[in-house]
Amino acid sequence: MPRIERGHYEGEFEEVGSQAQTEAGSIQTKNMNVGWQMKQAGTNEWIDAQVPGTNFTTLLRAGKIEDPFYGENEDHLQWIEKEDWEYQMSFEISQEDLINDKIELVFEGLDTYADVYINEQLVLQTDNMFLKWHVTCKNHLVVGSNHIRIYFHSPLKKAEPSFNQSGLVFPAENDKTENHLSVFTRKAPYHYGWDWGPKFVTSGVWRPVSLRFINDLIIRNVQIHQESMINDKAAFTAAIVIESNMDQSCTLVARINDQKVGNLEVDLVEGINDCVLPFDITEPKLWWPAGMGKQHLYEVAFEAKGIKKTDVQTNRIGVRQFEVVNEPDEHGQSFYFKVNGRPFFAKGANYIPSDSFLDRMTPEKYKQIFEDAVAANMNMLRVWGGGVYEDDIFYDLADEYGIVIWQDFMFACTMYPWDDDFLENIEKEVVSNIRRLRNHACLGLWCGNNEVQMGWDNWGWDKTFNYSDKDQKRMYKGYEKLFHELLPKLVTEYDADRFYFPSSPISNWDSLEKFNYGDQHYWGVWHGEEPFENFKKFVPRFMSEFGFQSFPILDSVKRYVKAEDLSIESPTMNVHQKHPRGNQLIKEYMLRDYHEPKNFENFLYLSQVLQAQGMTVAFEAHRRNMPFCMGSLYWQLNDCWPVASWSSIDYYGRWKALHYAARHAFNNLLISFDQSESELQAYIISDFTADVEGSLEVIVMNFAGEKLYEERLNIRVKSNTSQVYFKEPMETLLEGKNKTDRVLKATFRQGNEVLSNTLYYFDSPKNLMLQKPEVTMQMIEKDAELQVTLNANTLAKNLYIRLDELEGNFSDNFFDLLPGESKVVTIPIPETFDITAHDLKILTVNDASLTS
Ligand code: BMA
Repeated sequence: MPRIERGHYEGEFEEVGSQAQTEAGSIQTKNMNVGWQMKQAGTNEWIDAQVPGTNFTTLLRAGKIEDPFYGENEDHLQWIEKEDWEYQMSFEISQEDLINDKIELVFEGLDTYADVYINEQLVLQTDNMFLKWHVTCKNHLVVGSNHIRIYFHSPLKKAEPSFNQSGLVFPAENDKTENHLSVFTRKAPYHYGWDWGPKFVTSGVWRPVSLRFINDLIIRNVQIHQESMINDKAAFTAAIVIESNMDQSCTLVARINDQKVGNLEVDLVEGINDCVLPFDITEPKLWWPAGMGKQHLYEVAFEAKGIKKTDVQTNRIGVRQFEVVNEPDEHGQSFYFKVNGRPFFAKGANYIPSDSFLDRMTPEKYKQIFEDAVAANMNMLRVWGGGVYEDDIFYDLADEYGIVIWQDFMFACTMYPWDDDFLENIEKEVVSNIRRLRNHACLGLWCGNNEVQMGWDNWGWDKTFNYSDKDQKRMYKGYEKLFHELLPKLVTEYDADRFYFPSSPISNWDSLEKFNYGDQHYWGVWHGEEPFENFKKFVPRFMSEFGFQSFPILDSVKRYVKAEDLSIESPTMNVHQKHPRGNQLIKEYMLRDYHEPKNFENFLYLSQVLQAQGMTVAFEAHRRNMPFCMGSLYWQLNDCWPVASWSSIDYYGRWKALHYAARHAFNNLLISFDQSESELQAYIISDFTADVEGSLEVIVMNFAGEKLYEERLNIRVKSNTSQVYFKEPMETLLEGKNKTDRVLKATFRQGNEVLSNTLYYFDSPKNLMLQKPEVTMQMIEKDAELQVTLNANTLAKNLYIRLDELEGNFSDNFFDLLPGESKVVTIPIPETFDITAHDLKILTVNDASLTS
């Protein structure tokens, strides 16, 4: 079907920043998100619809379906994706409105196959959820009431013809539709199912809608480029695209805090004008990733003053230079980031969309993601290619919090079609999203796809899908056309300085030799069932994925599972475990290191302790091996629904044990141990930008708290290094005695301030001689905060404090409590929460397997 040309995708001139509405402003906008209704096509029952939204969330709000995340409801809601859906709304247009030169109806996102009618005239047909559209619509509007109707075609039905034409089942193994139809549709891949995600193939107006009234001129786009940084002056150019409704002269001004930093006179012609406005920032304050310095941001207002009207657009930029160093070196091929000339170790996680229905994401929820990332000492998140190009607010927050964004294009774990229409559609998507995101200080790199090259080379797709030689050849040619030709060409054209590479990972984990090259997704642990210890052996140049699953904690599980289904293999729990071998793998690894848990709750709890323990081995091995290894991004930060998964934060925002462990392991200063048969070595890894002087105290004690060994050293920890500062023969530390009842504690202090401390055990948790602990808790409630002071008579391992139904996270949890040490933990208490109605409970590894 030919596309209706009256609608435009905005890739050619995607707006960046916010348009200011001044009195002489050339642009006025009107919010069009209210008053929408939705119905199933072919029926007559309109229901109120929220925009932005989806058909699923609209049905849920109207009480037409049950909560898709509860119980086994996912299975019962699969009919929705097969239907077509219609949205409508009416709005008023006045005589005055029609005096404006131009009126545009702007859709920031339509999911996905939409026919848009204004007053029953078809004005736009869309086929890509990642595009922003505008419709020049003045001619379709009338004074008085006007009507918009949007017909959303079932994404599955729409993809059928492309599938039939291609004659190929593409290898999208995560896609639960019969013929892997997702590959034909430019829509979030995770909507079709993933090994942590449900299958809800949505339709709807998923991003805001507005009307835009334009007079004389409009700034369509600004691209800001840092040219140089010499003698305390940062020189920039802003490439400004202005659409003018007539030939006119125009003054372009750039201002920071009302001060003019650049200006230019230009003669505009009717239509699109490309202008280049140089501007400077003198004595700039630099932007740094979190943990390296401050995140200074400059608001630059660009003003285009025409003969009668002015348009102003504001952009926020950071003064900083990124470099990805991915080149041959003495080991193989490096992969690391440099900011403002300084190499840094990337600490963070992979980010997936935070909800199956993204209209439920609020600014507060987005903010919480970054609060949680920074609280865990992260400086990088990878926006993974099976989700969406995130909302603007996501990147705004990343700028503010100092989280570098590794941005995948939205392609993951499958080959893709390569016909001209498909590639043309992708070109628009890519140009549009590059233009939208490229001015952000946080944007670190572009990556073509997630695990497509790796899948093609190693996952046996040719056999599983029985591809002929000819099909394999043309499929891979198609791959090259997209990821080796089109995408790099577009990045060069629209974001020249940003690093692009076609596919993450660069190397596969099947041989140790490959760990010397580029980035790695090491899945030997988990998918390959290798022991956690192998994280020490398989250390890459940059680890962009590695992970291990756990369950949410009991109080979270109870929100989506009925009381009678609270067992690991119940049908409901299985709907919320998407990895075919998930439960089996968790159990297997658990029994390697722990005694069998005595009940369901303890299983959930131990799964988290296990996940944190295993991942800690990896975090520390990566950091100890700096600068050979320069990054550790684990799989995965968050969940899109409540599920057993690799996440460190569950769907309800609760930190799993892993998130606390990541916070410890990603601290700028980390003490980490490496044990050989004869010797124990303590590394100190510092990501500080300056050396730190202090004392390292090493104590060995038994589980009753009796000190058996003590050493104190004054040391100077070098900035940005990993070095051994302490070593001792095992014999001295253990005195030839039982290694199963003692723990080593190392503390680094600067003056009285503890900068880091780490506990080290000489044996697997399973072999430790843990006693039933007596833990005392004193609770004080003050200033909307609950303070709990804990003491134990014997080592209480991975002590977890549970206060059901409470949102929010404790200042610490899942920690080891040593005898003789008091631990104070705090948690914010909302006014509505009645503590007396709930018990504070604790779980420990000591207790988890005891039957009495
Ligand atoms: C990686 C990711 C995802 C997947 C995860 C766990 O390969 O890129 O595709 O969810 O592993 O299997």
